[in-house]
Amino acid sequence: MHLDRLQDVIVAPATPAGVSAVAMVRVCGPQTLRMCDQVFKGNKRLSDMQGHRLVNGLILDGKQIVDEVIAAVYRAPHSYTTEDMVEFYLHGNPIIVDRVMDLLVDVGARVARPGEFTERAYLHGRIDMTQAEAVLAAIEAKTIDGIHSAMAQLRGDLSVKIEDFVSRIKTLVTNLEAQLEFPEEDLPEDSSAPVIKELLREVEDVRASFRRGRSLRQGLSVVLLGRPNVGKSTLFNALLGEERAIVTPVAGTTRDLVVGKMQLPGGQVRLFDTAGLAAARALPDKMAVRRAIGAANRADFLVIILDATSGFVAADEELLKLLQTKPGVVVWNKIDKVKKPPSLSEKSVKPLPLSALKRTNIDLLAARLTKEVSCKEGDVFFANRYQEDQLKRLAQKLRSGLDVAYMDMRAKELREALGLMTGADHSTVTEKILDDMFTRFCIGK
Ligand SMILES: Nc1nc2c(ncn2[C@@H]2O[C@H](COP(=O)(O)OP(=O)(O)OP(=O)(O)O)[C@@H](O)[C@H]2O)c(=O)[nH]1
Ligand SMILES: [Mg+2]
Repeated sequence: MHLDRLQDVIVAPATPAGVSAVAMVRVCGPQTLRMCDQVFKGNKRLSDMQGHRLVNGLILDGKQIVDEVIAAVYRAPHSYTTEDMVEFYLHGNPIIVDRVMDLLVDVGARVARPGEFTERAYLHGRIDMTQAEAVLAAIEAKTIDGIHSAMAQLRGDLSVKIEDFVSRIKTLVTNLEAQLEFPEEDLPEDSSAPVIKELLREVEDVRASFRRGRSLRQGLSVVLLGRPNVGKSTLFNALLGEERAIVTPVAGTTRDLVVGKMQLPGGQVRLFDTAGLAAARALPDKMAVRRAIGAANRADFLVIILDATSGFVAADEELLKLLQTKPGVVVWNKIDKVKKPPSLSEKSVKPLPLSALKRTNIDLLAARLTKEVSCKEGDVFFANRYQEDQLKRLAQKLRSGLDVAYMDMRAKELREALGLMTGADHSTVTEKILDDMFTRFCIGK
């Protein structure tokens, strides 16, 4: 259990391996100061020092000097993990770092696992899951925007939003239940629908900002989908501006997933070309279709390609259904071959007309993707998969709450929505989720 591990003193280098001007070794846990005093000799004992003080001295291996160092002392609860903590600033030679680590292990410290310092900050309640995730995001961010938004997250923006959602749903449930319980009282009519709609809009906004956040960190995953031969590979090449995927007039040309990077103003897209979706008989074709569907399931955004020369066919219907659960855009390709692309107004979609071959309107599609990756004021970017999934299910519950006709059913859906959200606090976060997250950190963080 995680709580047992909190008794250990842990040690780790907090700077990368290799030669540098300075290297830092971090130590924390209940007996930190006493242990460090066994290897460090300065003007003062570390255990006699106040917190937030620096002292210089020597790291000694018996009588031998290993290094002349500066030690920073943090006293519980005023440290990163809320425990007593020491940071040693050493000369940046990996041999010195290793020796200091060994000495500390000899006096009883344990080498920390990746992310264990941040995990302790979480287990001691100094930061919540979202903030821990933001620490990771700040380390991993590839752009300055990514770092800005990680900092916003570290201050707890998402947690505040989630608390707000929970309290508004609670009010809704209370009002609905009051009306159900005291129908004879002169209570106002059920006016929950517009409130739920507004909540749903805000939840979807937060979810969209996660996608934008991901695009800042690793690129938004955009998957091109369509029947065989509609021009997916041609469009893939047109968007990338290079002949990456093989194009032929033969249906079934693409089988493997082909991936390319698109740099857009405000973010990056990982674009996937896929095999055409059709009933497959031969094993390689079946595997190709399975792979395409897998990519669609993992995608952040879909581009559904319809062929303007064949018009809308029954198989396209299945593709449009995917857009009920995932954001995306529909395009009519091959408009160079038709006078006017067919209207799909009865399906309430308005496809973007383009020609991948003649490169017509490719800029409009790129602009649509740019909109999807660009940040907005007030974006909340960082959520782990668990939180994303939680908000996805919350959106589904709110949607079904809106769809039902009766007040008692609406109250039931909202109560279930609340049930989902209580998982956001410490008590129900499982060890598996913790481990999945903290092992993605580097050592010493
Ligand atoms: N006229 C016209 N032909 C196009 C256009 N886009 C693609 N094509 C042609 O359609 C054929 C199929 O194109 P691909 O890009 O290979 O189609 P695909 O959807 O990747 O096909 P599969 O990989 O087999 O599923 C090729 O002969 C392309 O030249 C277009 O905008 N206009
Ligand atoms: Mg293809």
